[in-house]
Amino acid sequence: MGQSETVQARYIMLGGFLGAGKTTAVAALAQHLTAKGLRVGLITNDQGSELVDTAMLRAHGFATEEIPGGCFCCRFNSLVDAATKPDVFIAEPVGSCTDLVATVTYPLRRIYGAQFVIAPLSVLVDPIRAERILGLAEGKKFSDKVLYIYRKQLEEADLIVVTKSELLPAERLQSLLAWLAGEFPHAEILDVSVRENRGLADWFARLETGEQRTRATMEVDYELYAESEALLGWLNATVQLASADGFDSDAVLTQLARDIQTRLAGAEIAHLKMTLSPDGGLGDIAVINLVRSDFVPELSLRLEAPVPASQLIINCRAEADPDLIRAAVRAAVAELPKHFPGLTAQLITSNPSAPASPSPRTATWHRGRDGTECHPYPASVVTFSSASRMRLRSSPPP
Ligand SMILES: Nc1nc2c(ncn2[C@@H]2O[C@H](COP(=O)(O)OP(=O)(O)O)[C@@H](O)[C@H]2O)c(=O)[nH]1
Ligand SMILES: [Mg+2]
Repeated sequence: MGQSETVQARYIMLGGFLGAGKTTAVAALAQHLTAKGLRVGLITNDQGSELVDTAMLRAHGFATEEIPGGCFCCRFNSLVDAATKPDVFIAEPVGSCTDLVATVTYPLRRIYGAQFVIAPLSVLVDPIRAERILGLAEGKKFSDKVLYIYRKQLEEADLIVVTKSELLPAERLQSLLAWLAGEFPHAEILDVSVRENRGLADWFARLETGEQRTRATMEVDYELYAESEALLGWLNATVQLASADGFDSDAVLTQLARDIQTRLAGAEIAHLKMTLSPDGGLGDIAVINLVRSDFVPELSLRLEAPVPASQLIINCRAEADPDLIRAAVRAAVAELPKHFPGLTAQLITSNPSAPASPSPRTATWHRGRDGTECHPYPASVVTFSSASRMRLRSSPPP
């Protein structure tokens, strides 16, 4: 028996609602583990293709592949058999997804048995979103049906991880933590800030050494879950931008995000994320995120120099009809040349106007048949990255 067959790989899953900070935390955890000499494989799962998360992970130096039409467990087969099997898999499920223990962890245990140690399930929580949803603060929130998914995600967490903790004053953060502890007594509650590197060592240590407890399957009303999922319309689009004199990518992204935000004013945005990759570039990209309708779009990566031509990827998820989201994005793209003379913006692809809902009800998901149990999102894309070859952009080449 080869060494890779005797050593158990660790499977770590970071769940949580759209925009909670999963991809950011996945990248931080991957860097942490890679620095310890471990081989890390990343699995993200999102809807459609042309994914911002893929572009983000690539920009962090992870070799990343999108596997279209994938579903979590079936695809896992090929990843597990890969020649250079990772020591640790870190998985990010779709942010509107729940029942992960039954649909992912449980099949993993059954199909792969002793090959894996499964770490406690983390469910990440954006504190500002949480305060509103839980009624601790005023502000726009989703409809009750969408909140069903949100609560179910928390219900199955082993670790509830309040992210972006630097955003809340200490007193409000303590109230939120106390409320979560009272409401979800089976979970451990942690607070972290990836941006300020707070609380990460404690959380990561639990993920490196802990194991998920087995407990009774969570009750899920799949009719309600499907309705709730379907309320969150999504749109992925690719746009080619060009300007003979070069354009300011940060200004273009900010203008576009604000315009889409204004046009979707009646709907609650769960996550609008966009990346801009210069044609022929060396991997540097600009990234903008908006995680609430009444927040400001935030540039998390910037490009210094003016860009002559580049590809823009737009992923938008909001509680709105997909046609409305599509119309808002199209109109905002069409308006860009008015704000930036000399710029051309051509919409290359976008998903169909009414994408089939990747809802659990309509999905071909199978529970109970060994070897064929799948994550209930057959329309989604599994992204697999190898962090072992990762190189921080700021560090010198090896
Ligand atoms: N202020 C703050 N923002 C963060 C932190 N971690 C992530 N974010 C931001 O939250 C937004 C959503 O993050 P992302 O990782 O894409 O969330 P996901 O949808 O759950 O994968 C992005 O704008 C991130 O930059 C943090 O520790 N502090
Ligand atoms: Mg993500």
